[in-house]
Amino acid sequence: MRKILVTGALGQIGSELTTELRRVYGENNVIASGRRIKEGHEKLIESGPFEIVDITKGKDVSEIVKKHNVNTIINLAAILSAVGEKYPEQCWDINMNGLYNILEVAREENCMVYTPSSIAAFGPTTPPDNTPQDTIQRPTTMYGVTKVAGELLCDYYFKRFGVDTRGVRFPGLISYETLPGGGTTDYAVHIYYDALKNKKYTSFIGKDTKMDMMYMPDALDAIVDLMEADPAKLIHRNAFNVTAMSFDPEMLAASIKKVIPEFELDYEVDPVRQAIADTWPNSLDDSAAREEWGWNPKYDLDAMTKDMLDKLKIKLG
Ligand code: NAD
Ligand code: AKB
Repeated sequence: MRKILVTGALGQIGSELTTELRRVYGENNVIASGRRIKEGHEKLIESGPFEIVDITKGKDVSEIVKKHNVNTIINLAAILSAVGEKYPEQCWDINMNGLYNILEVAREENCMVYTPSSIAAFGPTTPPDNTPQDTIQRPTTMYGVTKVAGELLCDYYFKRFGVDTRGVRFPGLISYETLPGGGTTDYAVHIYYDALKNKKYTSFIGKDTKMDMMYMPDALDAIVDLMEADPAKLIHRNAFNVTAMSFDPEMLAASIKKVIPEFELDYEVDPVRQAIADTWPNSLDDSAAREEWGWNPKYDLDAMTKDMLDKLKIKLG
């Protein structure tokens, strides 16, 4: 039976993943953790075990893993791309030293480790269209540097110590439960809130900038399905390209207009986040994930838009 520790559980992915894991594996088998308690997450915190864990403190991670007999760590604690450019030192500390602590505890306590990488692990010299699984990775952001180094470190722990490490390269994730934590793809979440509230949105990402994206229910499947995949079938382990759609702001606005015809989009491009987006792929080739563990997303752009607007309408009242 799995005993799972989720770090960064109150973030965009963790707040939904914890609920899904508790449904699949049982409430008491999923230990949610965060650096601090955050307002608005009371329901999640009360729905099963919750611990305060800062992943930069290896001893604390170790104590919680031992206390709950954890055998699987899903490490979601991180600093994302835009915040990482503002605070590069903190980004390195949490994304690298934090990951190192998690892997060391996993080695000592015999745990599986799941850590998401990102499309940020690619850079301006990566082939931008249908980006291959195995290709040039020379990212130019601190977040991207930590993501590619993290992929390598996880591979190393598998090859050198036999730690069962797994992960995907997530594209921008779109969800309605918890707002994103300071990334470049966040515009594709904010646009839905503003579409419902104001019927217009000002995008910080430019008109023709295409990036890969995915709706959260598919992202949760990507975590559980790869975690449960037969290891004998995995050629790659820690950095599977996965994608569900690729769009630019105009294409997203066109999808929203099918539901809210009066919706308007204009632009006030943020040079920092635009520069980051310009170094990321336009679209990924996710055939390795499809072949090795059956990756098959359910939501395309219009299906996601309909569900997002329906669910947000209820949430915003
Ligand atoms: P998020 O920013 O929403 O959540 C991260 C959480 O980690 C936050 O609640 C934060 O308080 C917590 N945290 C920060 N430092 C910590 C520390 N030292 N110890 C413990 N907790 C700490 O991020 P997310 O979107 O949920 O992302 C989770 C993972 O998925 C990250 O590794 C991220 O790089 C990756 N990812 C996310 C996306 C996306 O679009 N959301 C895309 C690609 C990859
Ligand atoms: C970000 O924009 O930083 C994240 C990501 C794609 O890793 N959403």
